[in-house]
Amino acid sequence: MVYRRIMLVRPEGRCGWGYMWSPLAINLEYVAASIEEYVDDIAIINQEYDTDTDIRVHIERFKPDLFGVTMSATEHRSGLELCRIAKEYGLTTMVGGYHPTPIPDELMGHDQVDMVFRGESEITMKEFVLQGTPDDIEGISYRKDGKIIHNPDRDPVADLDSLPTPARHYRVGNECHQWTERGGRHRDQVHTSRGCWGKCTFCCEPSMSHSKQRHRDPEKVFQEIKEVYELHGREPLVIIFGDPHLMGRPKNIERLSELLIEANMDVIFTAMLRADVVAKNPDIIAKMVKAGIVGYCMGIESPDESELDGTKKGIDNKKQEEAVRLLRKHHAVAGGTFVIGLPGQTEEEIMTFPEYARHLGMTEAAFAVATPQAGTEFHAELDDAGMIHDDDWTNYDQMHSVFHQGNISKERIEELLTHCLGRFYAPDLFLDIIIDTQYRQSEGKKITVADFIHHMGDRLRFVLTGGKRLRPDDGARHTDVFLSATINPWTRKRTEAIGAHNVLDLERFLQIAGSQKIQISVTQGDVHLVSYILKTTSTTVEYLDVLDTPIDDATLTIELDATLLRKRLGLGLSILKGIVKRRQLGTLLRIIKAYRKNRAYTNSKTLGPMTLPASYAEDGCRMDGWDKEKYLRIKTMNKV
Ligand code: B12
Ligand code: SF4
Repeated sequence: MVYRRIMLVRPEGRCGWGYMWSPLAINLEYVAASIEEYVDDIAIINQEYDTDTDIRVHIERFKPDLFGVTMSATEHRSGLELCRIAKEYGLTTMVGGYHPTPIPDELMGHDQVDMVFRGESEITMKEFVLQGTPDDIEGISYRKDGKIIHNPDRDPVADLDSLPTPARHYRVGNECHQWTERGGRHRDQVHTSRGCWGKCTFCCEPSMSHSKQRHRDPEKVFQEIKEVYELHGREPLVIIFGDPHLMGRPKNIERLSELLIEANMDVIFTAMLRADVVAKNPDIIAKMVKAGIVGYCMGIESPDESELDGTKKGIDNKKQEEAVRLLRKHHAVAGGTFVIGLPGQTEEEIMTFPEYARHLGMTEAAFAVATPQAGTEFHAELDDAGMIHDDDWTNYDQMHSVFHQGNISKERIEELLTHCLGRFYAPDLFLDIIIDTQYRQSEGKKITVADFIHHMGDRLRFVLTGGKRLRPDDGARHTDVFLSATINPWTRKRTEAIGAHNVLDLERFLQIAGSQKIQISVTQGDVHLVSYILKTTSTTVEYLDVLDTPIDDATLTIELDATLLRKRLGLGLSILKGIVKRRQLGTLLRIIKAYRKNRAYTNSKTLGPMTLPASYAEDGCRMDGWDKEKYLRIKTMNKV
């Protein structure tokens, strides 16, 4: 059979980081680019951006003869459902991606799947459309005479420069929507390499690319970035480097950075990479940040070195610390991920993770529930020990606990994930984020209150909408856990030391508002969750505090009911009711006046530089010193 019209689909199924970076179908664009000159037409449907049109409508319109689906574990079910529908139209079906590659038998166990394309598939796909049958083509599993045949593996592509760049012209949705809405930037994805030489037991990379990292010529990557910039009409752009480890060959990234600095495009980048390589290359990191590579996500995984050894991460605490401090020195986003719920971990240990992240000085952190993805060493270990209790791949999203952990229940592990997020994202962190952003974007000038509110509003909206979708069934409990985790003594200590007035332009506001103790109390129905206290004088913001009980000497108390947070009118009325009840309307009006005057004043002048205490530059985020015992005691202060 000769295949002429190919439909490639990325199923809907956003989870975890997908809310931050809704997925592009760059893998299907790579596959499409490798075959477009040999077929009549290709359609790529990314269901993330095409939520309203049923796949049947696409099939009837486009009339494909070959139907392919890309799958991660979380799309196991939705991907199979797509293939089932394609079979209603008599189409030949195939699946590919990180999830099907190690478990072809399981996928071929479903009648609606005709073939599994294992591993990187550009060459496999080209050979298949040219030959028209899967016989003897490396990397394909298929059925013949009722039997499942697995052709030999295909090696990962050795020369990445031989591949055409992704066929982005098949995009039909508004893949930029989320980012133009949030950060005012278009967004795209580019790969400078594939694979990673790491051997981490929980990662799919060792089985997918046999721990072999391959690299593209930096000049060619630069050409692609320029093309992508043009494709987006030279609009401000954010590019996610999709490499699992961007700095596998540091010299390449150094060269790419030099080219980017010279080109001076309005493009910023984010990268995933290993902390040890960051720490080892301070000069290259300096160039990278200058080139716009400002977002860094490192696999920190754990503060416990024995765990780092156990998972074959091979990075020690010293390297983690050096990497974060280096990134903070350059005002980059020092982010990273932690794995919680590994076998044998205790609740107390997990609770130290966000403390450790803050001690390192990280400004972004994600906490993933340990997940035995198909094909990983971790999966094999747990499977052999009979510890896996959930075989529904849809739950393998790193937010659900799918194996018997030993010490902690499934529900508690999932709750601890929320706790870690709440503790890490305590309000003082936003001062650090603002400080770094101001250094990167505005030569270290103070931020206006209006911009600050806009920034915080953006984050709050993201937390509320993302949080609701992440935990659709149990939002109230997780809101409680999240907010309770923000209660801690360090916020006051840190904000006292930094002084918000040194970061925000508040001069006129403080003059008019004067000495105030403003309290924002968050409740859930009748239950009080948390109170945020802002203490000011006529020249300074003394501190911001987060308490588990409301104070009674506040000059202004605003009550927010978390259950009403999304209903503007209800929320407005409840705020007003609390203020009228306490006869604080006069104070409210004074603060509104102070805000408006401050805004007018700010607009009339050039903003001055931030004036941070010397200890900040010297010691970054931490003010207290890392002491595991001390952090464990914080637990008793939290409601969790
Ligand atoms: C970049 C990346 C992201 C980015 C963007 C992803 C995107 N654009 O979709 C972001 C940060 C958003 C992200 C998010 C997540 N990710 Co991610 N991500 C990656 C990473 C590092 C690279 C993916 C990539 O683009 N590769 C390049 C392309 C070209 O390769 P490819 O997808 O394999 O495609 C090739 C072949 O597989 C094959 N192929 C693929 N599909 C098809 C289909 C057909 C029909 C055919 C013929 C061939 C074929 O051909 C392609 C070309 O050679 C991988 C891998 C890694 N090293 O860890 C993880 C990875 C895919 N992510 C993973 C996970 C778990 C997640 C999250 C759940 C994390 C979280 N806790 O939030 C979320 C889920 C997001 C969502 N669904 O909403 C896992 C998936 C595990 C699994 N087995 O399912 C991986 C494998 C990492 C790991 N831990 O091992 N991710
Ligand atoms: S360093 Fe990162 S990408 Fe590399 S194997 Fe380990 S977890 Fe995977």
